[in-house]
Amino acid sequence: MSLLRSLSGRILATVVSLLGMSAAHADWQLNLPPGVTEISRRIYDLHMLVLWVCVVIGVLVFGVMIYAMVAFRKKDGVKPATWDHSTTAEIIWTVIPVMVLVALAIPAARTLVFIEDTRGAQMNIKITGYQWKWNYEYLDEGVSFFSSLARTSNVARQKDSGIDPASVENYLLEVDRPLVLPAGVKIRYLLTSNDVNHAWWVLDFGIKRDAIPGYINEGWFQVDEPGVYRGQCAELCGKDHGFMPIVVEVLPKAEFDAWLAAQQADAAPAVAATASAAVNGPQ
Ligand SMILES: [Cu+2]
Repeated sequence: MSLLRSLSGRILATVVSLLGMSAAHADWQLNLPPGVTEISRRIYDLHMLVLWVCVVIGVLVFGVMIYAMVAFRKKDGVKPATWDHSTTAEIIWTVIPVMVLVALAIPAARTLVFIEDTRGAQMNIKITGYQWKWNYEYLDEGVSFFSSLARTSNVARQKDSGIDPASVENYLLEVDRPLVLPAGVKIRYLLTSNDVNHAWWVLDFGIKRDAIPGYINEGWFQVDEPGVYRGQCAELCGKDHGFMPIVVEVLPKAEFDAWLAAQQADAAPAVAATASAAVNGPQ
């Protein structure tokens, strides 16, 4: 019995330590990370609530089952009970699970509504999936560009490249031009595709949503902490599905404004040239 107790104690300690692991041990982390947006934090809280409800139910159900198996196992001279039905027990084991499911549905529905609520967004970004890259369009700012796999990763991934992928920083998770966004701003995104189904997935944001041709999906997020966040296409979209990562660089508002002004200045000569060609006709 003491062996059993020390074994179960050790298992419990392992489970608890795995659940509480910090991001520094990300390679060994089993649990969902809390992420950096209000959406991801709410999803994490919901996940933890449901997990602990499941743990309690599991302990109770397996506890009763194991107790019954041990306490009522076959013994010499014991007469088996003869009853075969209990309406009370059936009502109890139907009503309790229904109540648990309804109780869990309330916070789940609340979180779903929160995730879909794009009201009050201060910026609109259109994200379009292509085989095999992403296009980002700042709808109100007149800036648009493609974001493809970084050259370092692309060279290393080629057959017989002779480059050890382990030597490439952020291998297959780096792009040539990241999506740059301001911190502390509610961003509404419109998501679609130019060819086949893709999915825009950034784990830290709590977002994984399909990009479907001919259809526009919508959502929002707000990142308060500046930083670089990485994601990937999460819908098998063809042979280079694994080579269209997502990188989002979140800058403090002032730095973002400077970045945006530089992008607009870069784009301006091209726009002016197009406009003058339209007015003057081909030269
Ligand atoms: Cu894809």
